[in-house]
Amino acid sequence: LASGPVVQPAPTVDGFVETFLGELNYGQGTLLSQSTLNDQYLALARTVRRYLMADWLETGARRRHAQQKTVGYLSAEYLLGRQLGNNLLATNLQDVAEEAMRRCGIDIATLRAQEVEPGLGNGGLGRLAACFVDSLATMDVPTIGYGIRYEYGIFRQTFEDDRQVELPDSWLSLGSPWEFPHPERQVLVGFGGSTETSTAADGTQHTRWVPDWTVLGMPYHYMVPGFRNGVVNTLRLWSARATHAFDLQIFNAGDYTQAVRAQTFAENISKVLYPEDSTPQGKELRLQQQYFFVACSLHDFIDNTLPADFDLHRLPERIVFQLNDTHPVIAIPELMRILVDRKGFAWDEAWEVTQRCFAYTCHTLLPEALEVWSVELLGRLLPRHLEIIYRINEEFLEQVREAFPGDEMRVRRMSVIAEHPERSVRMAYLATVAGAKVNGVAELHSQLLRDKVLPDFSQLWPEKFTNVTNGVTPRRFVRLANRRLSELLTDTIGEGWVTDLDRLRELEPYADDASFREEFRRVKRENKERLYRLLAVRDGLRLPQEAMLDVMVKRLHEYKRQTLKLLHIVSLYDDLVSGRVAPEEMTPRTVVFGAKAAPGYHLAKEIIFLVNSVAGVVNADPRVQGLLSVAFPANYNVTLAEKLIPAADLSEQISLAGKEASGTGNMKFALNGALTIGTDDGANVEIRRLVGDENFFLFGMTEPEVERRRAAGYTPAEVYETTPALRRTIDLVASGHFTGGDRQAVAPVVDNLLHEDAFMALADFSSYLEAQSRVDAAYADPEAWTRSAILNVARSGFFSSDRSMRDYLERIWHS
Ligand code: DL6
Repeated sequence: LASGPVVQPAPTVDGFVETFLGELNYGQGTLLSQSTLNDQYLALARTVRRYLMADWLETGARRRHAQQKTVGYLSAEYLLGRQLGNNLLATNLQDVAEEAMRRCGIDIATLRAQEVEPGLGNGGLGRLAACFVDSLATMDVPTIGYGIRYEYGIFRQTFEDDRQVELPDSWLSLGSPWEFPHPERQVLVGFGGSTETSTAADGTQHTRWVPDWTVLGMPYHYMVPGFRNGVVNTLRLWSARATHAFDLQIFNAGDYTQAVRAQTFAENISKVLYPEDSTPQGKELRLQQQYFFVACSLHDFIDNTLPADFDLHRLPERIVFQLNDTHPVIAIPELMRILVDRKGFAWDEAWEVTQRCFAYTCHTLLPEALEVWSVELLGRLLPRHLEIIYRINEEFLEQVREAFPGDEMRVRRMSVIAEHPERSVRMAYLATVAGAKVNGVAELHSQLLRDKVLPDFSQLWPEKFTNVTNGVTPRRFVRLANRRLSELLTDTIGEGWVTDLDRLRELEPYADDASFREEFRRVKRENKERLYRLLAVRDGLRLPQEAMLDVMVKRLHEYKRQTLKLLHIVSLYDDLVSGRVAPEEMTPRTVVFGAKAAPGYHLAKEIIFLVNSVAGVVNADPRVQGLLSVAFPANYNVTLAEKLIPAADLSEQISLAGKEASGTGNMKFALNGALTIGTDDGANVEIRRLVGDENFFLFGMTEPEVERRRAAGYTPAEVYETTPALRRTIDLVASGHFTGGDRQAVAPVVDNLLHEDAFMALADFSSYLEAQSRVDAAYADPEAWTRSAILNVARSGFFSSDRSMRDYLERIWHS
């Protein structure tokens, strides 16, 4: 470092204790003897931070000096999970910290439990962003993660009378030791107003946007440490502040309350994460959030990160902005505006640069999840951007006309501006037109994206389209979450797998080693015991140790088909209580659900109510005790996932084929030795191919079969009429058996299944039950089951997010 070395505490127990006590005394202003748990947690976190600081500063200085191309990951969500454990792991200080805390009379596990996880994401998409930044740091790729520092993350879920109730997630209320505010790097962001065009003496026109209100973006920096490699990248999350000029004017006019209101209005922008994950509502505040964070991020990179004299014609040599879904796509017209209006570029020059600076990842196949913004709203909030989008579209449609003369239907289909039901901007189209590359997130998804979602575009630009199958970080989801399995892996094949997950292949021969299988079972058993201890304290649940642990955790959505799982449970229950299946014929099962429903998604909330109702009755029925249990711990989040996944035997990945873009939970389960029961959907396809048919329970229609069935006219009531087991199951639910005789309470779900069933749960019911019988039979043979589980681990190395990052580098960022 040019300014001299940073003093780093000694990585010894003594050094750690000394730093910790210093943080307690001078950081928290307290004595050990008087400190609260929160004091101790904050001091511990700040101690760990000190061990990362030298590497952080060094990485920053090295990046500035090397002037390499940077990945600017633009994501409205980062579902980070707790930081303390991850950062102790990255610094290799777990044992030192544990011993140091013991010397201070503190149990480190209690302090770990103090941390409120930053829930700045809804589910898979946000967690993926967190995995990616972890991998990029571990691979020493220059990266800045850009996003929003929501004051309230994803809501805290509780149940009242079996129904979901949402509580605000005030994750910052006790302070966050992991963030570094930088008020000196604030950025001014405009909204509203109008544009003005002037003509210079040489006849060239110049347009200027005159916003009518502004807010400040204040960056908070977070450390993103690589795994023990001396690299610490930065995550830069923006928080909205009122500008002083803005409220001073009002103060001066003597209206104090109005001034305070203005401040609240500005700060609302980063107040709360929108809790919808697949049905964007087109709300104005959401567009404000999106523009706010990309405007801050682009400004930050162009004006504050690059050298002042940098020639912006060479911008693509220094940055690629990866658009994590359509949320940050407004960055495209923003870069055009910066280059043309502020930096004096000619339109064509600016377009040439812009097209090389962006790449777009699509994360969905659901038409309702593809964001559009009404022209009215966009024009009112961002008038200059709308003009730019119109021009981009005009020139693009000219290109289409040239490529397909006379095909006006195609031109209309491909237009970035949709005319119906209202005039609006299709953000996925804008991203495809401007992006250098477009990728889906699993092989099947990328193929469907090309063939079904953007077929005209893939015909025009086949080379733009590529696939990068998602991945998950083995640091958090194996090494940290599953310490016992990690020790077994390391003892068996060495430690290299943590950063080179393909090495898990070396485990394959051990699937045939009886003593290794025994050890593997011990790990599972101990993980289950740990989980059940936690659920007993956390949720008051008592679960039998011996049963198969069958887990379905993910957002609650019809396409994911939690109802199909529920129908299976009810049918098992019915078989037992009606005597169709004798207790000794039953493979004991515990089913655990974890799922949040978007607060406005009524049917999803009714499904939650039904799951809880069924759980209540099943768990209380002595006839099925020890044979069938259902648990639905509230508030599924990353922290709970880290406990649940290592304990699971069976992973439920049962979406309707063609609907789940990828899934990443499916990868985490396989890596932790659960077998999957799943459809041919998303990344399940690749999991099955890699782990082998015989180690995966496939069921259900394929995507083309779904299409054919729908085209032939799907009537769920017909399936109900003609499938006796299904009929019994639905009748039992409909009778009110699980709701104290209240038939009305179950009507929303039952009626929907019988008369709509948009995601064809009934059509796949028989196939699902048949696959579940195969699961039961397989589980009854522990040696064969364990063998399959080991092979799942050994063959899932492909699903490391390190591999995803290599693919992005090769296919997108450096192509
Ligand atoms: O790519 C990450 C993740 C995928 O694994 C899921 O399959 C996909 O549903 C999710 N997509 C979203 C975006 N909205 N929708 N739908 O969350 O992305």
